[in-house]
Amino acid sequence: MNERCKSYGGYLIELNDKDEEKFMQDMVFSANLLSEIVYTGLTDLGLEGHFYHYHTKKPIASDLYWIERQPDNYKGNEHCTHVFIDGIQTAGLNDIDCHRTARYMCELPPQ
Ligand SMILES: [Ca+2]
Ligand SMILES: [Ca+2]
Repeated sequence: MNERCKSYGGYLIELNDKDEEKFMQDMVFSANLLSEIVYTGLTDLGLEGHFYHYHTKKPIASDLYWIERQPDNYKGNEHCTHVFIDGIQTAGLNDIDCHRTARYMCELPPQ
């Protein structure tokens, strides 16, 4: 995923704060992708439970919102994240396995 983003001059999206998380949720919503998985650049590959941004390695911002009971590292195999929206009101991050055939969002550096 990140390699594909690099080919566009970017990287997997980094949710630096709650506003950016909301921005991504709105993009997913307006693109009508509620039923699809859209990966973010947050991962805990390397150290279970310690989420960081794949590109800059910065740790996850404290104000990002996880949906209820997440991250749960289901089956010990969830080290990537996506935006979960239930279509009504609940939206937040969920950890998920890294090997889905799914969408992902890239971010370009400021010009
Ligand atoms: Ca994990
Ligand atoms: Ca999960």
